[in-house]
Amino acid sequence: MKVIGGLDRVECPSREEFEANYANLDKPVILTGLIDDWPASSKWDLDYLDQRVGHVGVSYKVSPTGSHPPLDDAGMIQAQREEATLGAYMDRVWSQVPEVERCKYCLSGDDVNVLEHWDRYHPDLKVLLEDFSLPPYFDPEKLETIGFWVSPQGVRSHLHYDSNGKHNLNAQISGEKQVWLFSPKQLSLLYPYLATELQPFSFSRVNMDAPDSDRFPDFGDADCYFDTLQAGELLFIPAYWFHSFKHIGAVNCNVNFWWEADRIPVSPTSVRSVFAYELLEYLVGSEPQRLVEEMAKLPPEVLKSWQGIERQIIVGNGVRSQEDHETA
Ligand SMILES: O=C(O)CCC(=O)C(=O)O
Repeated sequence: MKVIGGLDRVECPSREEFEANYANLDKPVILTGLIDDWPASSKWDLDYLDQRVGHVGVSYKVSPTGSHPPLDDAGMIQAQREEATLGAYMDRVWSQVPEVERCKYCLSGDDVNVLEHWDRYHPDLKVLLEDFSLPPYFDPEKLETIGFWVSPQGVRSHLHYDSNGKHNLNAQISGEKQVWLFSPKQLSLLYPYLATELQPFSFSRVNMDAPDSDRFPDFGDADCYFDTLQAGELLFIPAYWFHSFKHIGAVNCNVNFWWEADRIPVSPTSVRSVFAYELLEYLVGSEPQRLVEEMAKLPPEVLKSWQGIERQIIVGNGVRSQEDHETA
């Protein structure tokens, strides 16, 4: 991977400036000066959260490697998930686990939502809305999900894009996180797992902490932005941009806002996502748990042709082919 620079930092832009210079150009940015007056910015620490929402049941990720989720060659997710109250999670991670092992645990906003599916507020987490407000960069009715994140130092989120296809504003309330961002145009250089092989297709197969240049040679040509998101800053991740984070603070608290973009540029990543979801819909409708069974029933030539279509979309301009790399 080639780091092409850091992100622009813009202090309190108007919505018009944000849309014209970033959202409409599909360009990531860090926004500053917007959350200093949120009560969360001065209040959120382990004690406060314990007192306020420590009783709430949550599900959190456990990964033996500290990379979340841990993925193997076939893309199977080996992560375990544990359930506890938020208080028990925080007590376990910050009081009972040795410092070097804390990165195995991560409470992430794709699992724990203050708001999910447009209007479903979490009955016990919605009190947190008193501590922050909606950023003024989207119409409130376009907001689909608010994620809630509390994680220790050392967590690595595996390189992926958000499969919900939404724009994302991620607010760093405490702690700090390093972030790597890759444009969705570069799908062929990022070696995604394959939907048509029943793999977690929004994830890259590349391990950012130790990229394997024999297996993923073109990853070395992928351009990325690298920056460190500080407490008090908001990161805009446009829909379908690949991202990976490394959690640097001792305690990292974030909320993030996923909203429906007005328009999404056509890229190999957005096209393949639509292809994958259409395929899923066609095969199993609203019963995704039947997918393995239904795929197994497909005539081999049909499956092969779908796999061919998916690879073509990934390769995009036809210059590079994943198959070429795998058989080289
Ligand atoms: O904080 C992280 O490690 C991951 C954040 C993320 O994936 C997101 O905001 O969509």
